[in-house]
Amino acid sequence: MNFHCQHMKTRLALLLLTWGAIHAHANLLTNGDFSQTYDPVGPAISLPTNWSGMNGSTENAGVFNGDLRFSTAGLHNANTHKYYVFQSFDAGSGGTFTLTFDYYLENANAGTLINGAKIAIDNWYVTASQALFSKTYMSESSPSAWHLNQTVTLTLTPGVHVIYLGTIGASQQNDQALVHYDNVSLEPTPPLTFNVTATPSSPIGGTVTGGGSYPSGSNATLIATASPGYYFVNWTEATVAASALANYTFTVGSARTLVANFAELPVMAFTPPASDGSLVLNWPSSLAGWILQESADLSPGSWVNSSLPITTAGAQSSAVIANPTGGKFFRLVKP
Ligand SMILES: [Ca+2]
Repeated sequence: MNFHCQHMKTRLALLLLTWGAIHAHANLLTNGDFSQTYDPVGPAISLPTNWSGMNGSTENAGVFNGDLRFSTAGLHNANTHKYYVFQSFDAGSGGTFTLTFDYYLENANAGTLINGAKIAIDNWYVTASQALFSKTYMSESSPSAWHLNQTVTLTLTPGVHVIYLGTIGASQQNDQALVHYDNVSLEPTPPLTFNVTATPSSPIGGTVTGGGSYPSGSNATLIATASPGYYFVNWTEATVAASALANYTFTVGSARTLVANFAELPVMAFTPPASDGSLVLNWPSSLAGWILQESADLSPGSWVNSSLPITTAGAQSSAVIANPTGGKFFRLVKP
């Protein structure tokens, strides 16, 4: 039975390792889950691969029951910095990283209040305020409990660095007070991104490009293209006008949901000639901002704003061309 249980644990460990390989992430640390266990009784307790101990020794550090344990007291506590283990890692091109870990100050009642846990990068001999993390039995509001998924954000220069996990304190008294760590990982902090959603007001009116996920602080350019027979009106967000430019560029600092509004191009119609021979041009009065222009021959530069008086009645705007002689062209334009 005992053998069977051991066998099952081994199988489970293999499955977990396989899962970790498939779902590979960018953890820069190795064996920070302290799942490799060693004889806790020996004089020189081993650490998982890739971890090293102080002065080549692990001193009071060891892996027990799947986590890293330090005793905060003992004969070798000759200075205020006690013990640590460390591991080198490559931060690549550097940047912002997130350190995640669990810790546990066990048996706090027996621990001298200034003893505790400390994590540092590149230099162990820094003050508590300079460390990545520092917690003593005195400052711990909830001792003798695991504190899971603690996170620290840090900035690293490119290349190799060293992380130190250890204990702090000054006392050689009070055995049985222990500091535990587990699930220590260091990963690049994902860049902050926002979704920019861009849609046309109607699928037949036109198309839009440029929507997607953008890193915070980057520029997004949305382009609205009207279908034949339609024109671009503006970009709106929650019905509020955002831009009148079909090519709309902005700096992304939040999620945006923009609608490109398209409308049908205006069509002008003639009413039948009146009895006095005049012609009447008609177009929808809803076309705010459109201007009537005229040209004698369609040649470049010949288009000028028409001087015809324009009247609006209900849904219709009109211009009267009295007694037309010869030919002339008219159009509506939106400046
Ligand atoms: Ca563990």
